[in-house]
Amino acid sequence: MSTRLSPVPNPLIVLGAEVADARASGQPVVALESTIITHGMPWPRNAETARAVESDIRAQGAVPATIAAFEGKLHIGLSEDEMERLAEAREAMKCSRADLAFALATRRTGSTTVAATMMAADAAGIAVFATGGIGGVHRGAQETFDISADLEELARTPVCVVAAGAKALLDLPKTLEVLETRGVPVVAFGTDAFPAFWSRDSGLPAPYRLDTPEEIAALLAVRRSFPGHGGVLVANPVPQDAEIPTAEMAHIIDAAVTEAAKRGIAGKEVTPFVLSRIHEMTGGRSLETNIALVRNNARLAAQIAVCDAKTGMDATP
Ligand code: PSU
Ligand code: MN
Repeated sequence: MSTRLSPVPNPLIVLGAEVADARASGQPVVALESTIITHGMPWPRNAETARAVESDIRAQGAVPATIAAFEGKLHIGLSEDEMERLAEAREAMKCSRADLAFALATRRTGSTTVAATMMAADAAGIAVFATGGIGGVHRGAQETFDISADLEELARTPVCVVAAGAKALLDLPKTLEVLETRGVPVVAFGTDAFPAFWSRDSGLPAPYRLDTPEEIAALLAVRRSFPGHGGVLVANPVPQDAEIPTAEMAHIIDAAVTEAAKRGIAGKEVTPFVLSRIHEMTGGRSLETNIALVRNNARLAAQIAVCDAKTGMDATP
């Protein structure tokens, strides 16, 4: 592990017991975001999914570290009680990079987006992170300038994010352009297509393709050997039996995005609003797809973390 820098201890960070043990002994850890729990899925499916995702990671031989803010501390690895509390919280703040310090300073309960989870994971020395889909360039961004801080974070923070592509409610070609401009490698797993969250194929080619967790761990090792590099986006398509094809999703997404604009929904509220409208409009089917893809990403992230921990060990002189 000689090539990795130990994170500076931060008194605001509380590691869960299992995560602390894993970090101390070099065991693989997978970070998990929590906005998907507070703003991405309705209760009680959010709580069930959060628990299922954690057990999927354990089944692959890695330790899950769900991240959230409680009473002025950034928790990395939640107890069952903390997880339940977060899943039931009605006033949780959705924290991206811009919000995290505010949530901690004011002791609010806060969930972390992809951007804030990457920040936290990096501060705790965790290199691999699983989510559903990253945020990106919103449709109409040329007017609104609404571009998720997730893209900026991928450009600056050296964490591997495993996602089912970017959420299909976004402008996917522009999202890929920004990722390229900001120097983020985008690697589709086992496919040539860039996936579109609920659908396996966005119709856009993925910049790169790799087919095994070992190959992804090798890419991470190379990235790490250059100082100042940022993250890597691994785009893992939703399993076939759970997918809703793009042709079926297109008009539903259009209707939900148009409704959000008509109601004047903007900023941080856009993604949660559109996701929940889509869940309603598909009669819950898109929620099942969302759960399947998050669990699929968790399994792959754990396999990558296991390979990455081995690579780190091999690198020790
Ligand atoms: N993936 C999901 N559901 C979600 C999100 C991702 O399956 O709710 C969240 C992530 O936390 C992501 C955030 O970082 O939506 C993006 O929000 P915004 O577009 O406001 O940056
Ligand atoms: Mn936004």
